This record gives sequence, structure tokens and C-alpha cells, in this order.
Amino acid sequence: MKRVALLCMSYGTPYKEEDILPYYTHIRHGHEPSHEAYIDLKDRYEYIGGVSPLATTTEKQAETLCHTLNSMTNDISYELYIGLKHIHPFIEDAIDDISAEGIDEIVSVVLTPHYSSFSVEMYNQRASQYANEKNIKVTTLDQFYKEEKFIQYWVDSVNTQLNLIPEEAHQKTAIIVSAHSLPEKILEHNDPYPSQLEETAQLIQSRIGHNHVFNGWQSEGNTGEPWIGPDVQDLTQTLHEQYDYQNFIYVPLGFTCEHLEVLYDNDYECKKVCDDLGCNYYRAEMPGSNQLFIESIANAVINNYKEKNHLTAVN
Ligand code: FEC
Repeated sequence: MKRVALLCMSYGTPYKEEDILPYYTHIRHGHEPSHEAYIDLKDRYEYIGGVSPLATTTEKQAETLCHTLNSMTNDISYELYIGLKHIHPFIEDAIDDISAEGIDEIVSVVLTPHYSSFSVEMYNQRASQYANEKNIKVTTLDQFYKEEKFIQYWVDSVNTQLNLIPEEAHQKTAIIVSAHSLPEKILEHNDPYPSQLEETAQLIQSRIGHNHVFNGWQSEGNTGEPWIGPDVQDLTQTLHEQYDYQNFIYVPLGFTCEHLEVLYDNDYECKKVCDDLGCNYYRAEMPGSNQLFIESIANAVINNYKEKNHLTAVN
């Protein structure tokens, strides 16, 4: 059986308080943040309990994905490696380990559903460049948001929240589908990221039979340049003031699990906006290692591998 390394890539998170500064500095391309910015980030981690659940969840997602892939294929044996963008084990560390194991082929996946030249492409470039130096072949996956099981997961998750709201209040219920914002400059190169989010929202809207679905962007950085909008908090305010929506269901489906950007930016910041407006806050449950959701990624990985290596695709 062919040995293939499954390289699961994810953002990474500080494991302990002392990691916050080097982590933040890495995110800022080697520039240390100001003391205020550092304290602000430290406070946000403190608010969510000191550390983010991201590290543990990434591991669980990756293990479940590897197990699922192995149960779906007879001719390949996948061996799991985790490579992170902003903290150890870095993407390059994982590839060093793969090389040391004598594995000469990688299938890589980034644990985020939409493609952007500013996010997924950066992971893929790092993986491809470093693997090339080691003479390891890589098949990268760009996106998985269109997978049937991905959409089904989110339809179920949104419906669970909708069902908490009395039927007669549904006309006053807005569903905000969001992803991490990116600097507006990505739009100059026809980056597909915004249209992929729109398409995801449409696919979900057509299945849930609820017309009040809106796209928003969240967690934008403080870089002094314009970021893609509308920001979810501003959107909430506008939808309430202009159209009198009273209930808000947040669906941060550009992420795959609970972490700082969901637990703070949604569950604290968006909830605060709702509270201040006298509205009700709901947030769809994140998939984490939900089996249906992981199968959607596995399917995308297998079909992408076959497509890129000129083999026959599966359903
Ligand atoms: O739970 C955790 O500890 C980590 C949560 C976390 C995830 C995440 C995902 C994405 N980011 C994306 C883009 C950017 C850009 C900048 C940026 C900055 C930060 C900072 C923190 C942070 N991000 Fe992140 N991101 C997470 C955490 N992100 C902390 C720094 C402080 C702040 O701005 O809040 C701006 C960089 C710059 O300054 O130049 C751009 C994108 C994703 C979703 C895709 C992915 O997971 O890779 C896109 C999770």
C-alpha cells in the first residue's frame, strides 16, 4: 500500500501566556506588536479562559480526518502530520518529519473551507515550496465549501438555532453568515473569497427556506488599511435599525471550530451589540470533529487527489 502523509494545516494558537507575544509577532511578519495591542490580545485570551481550544480541536479534527480517509481508501495508507501557520509545529517542521520518515508524497489540507490568495494560498505555497526542496510531491486542496456534507452540516446547525425561536418571530430573525475578513486589496486580483462566501450563504438559504440570510465579515485586523465589509457588528446594527430584526443567528462558517475569533468576536462582541440593541443572540454550533463535516473534507481531499493526478473521481 502506498504511504502518503496527510498534512493538516491550521492557524495555530498560543499554548500558554508566554507564547502570546512570539505568536502575535509571527502573525505580524516578525514585527512586535505595541504594548497596547499585546495587552488587548492577552485580555481577549483571558476572557475565553486563558487559552484557546483551537490546538486541541485541530488535533482531534486532523485525527478524525486521517481515520476517515483511511476507512475510505484501499490503496493508500495516510499518516497524519499537523503543520501550523503561526506557531510550532510549523508547516516546515511537519515536512521535516515527513522527510525523516522517508515518505515522498503529501496530501495537504487547510482547515478552512474557502480559498483566498491571502489565506489558503499562503499555506499551500509554504507547503509546496518546502516540500519541493525535500523532493516530496504535494497535492494541495484549495477549498471544500461546496461539498454536500459541508452544506448539510451547516443547514442542520442553523436549523437547530432557528427551532429555538418561535415560528411567529422568524420574520424578525436575521441569519448572518460570516468568514474572517481580509484586506480589501485582495479584490484587486479577482480573489474568489467573497463570492465563495456568498455562494455558501445561498446554498444554505435555499435549503433552510428562510429568506433573511445576510453575508458579513468578522475579526478584521487593526492594520490601518480597509478590510472587506460589512463587519458583522455594523451589519447587526443596520439590520436592526433599518429593518427591525430582533433575533440574530450568527453562522461563522469560514471557521471550522470554536476558538478566539468565535468565542470572543461572536460570543462576546456580537452578543454585546445584540444586548445593547435589546435583541436576542444565537450562534450556530461549530462543527469541530463532527463526523458528517469531516467526511465532507475527506471527500474533497479524495476527489481533488484523483482530479489532480488524473484518476477517476468518487461521489
Ligand atoms: O484561537 C486562537 O488562538 C487563534 C484564532 C485565529 C484564527 C484565525 C484565522 C484566520 N485569520 C485570518 C487572517 C488574519 C489576518 C490578520 C490576522 C490577525 C490575527 C491575530 C490573531 C488571530 N488572527 Fe487571524 N486568526 C486567529 C487569530 N488574521 C490573534 C492578531 C490580532 C488580531 O488582529 O486580532 C492580520 C495580520 C496582520 O496584522 O498583518 C489577515 C484568516 C483566518 C481564517 C483562515 C485560517 O484559519 O487560516 C483569513 C482561527
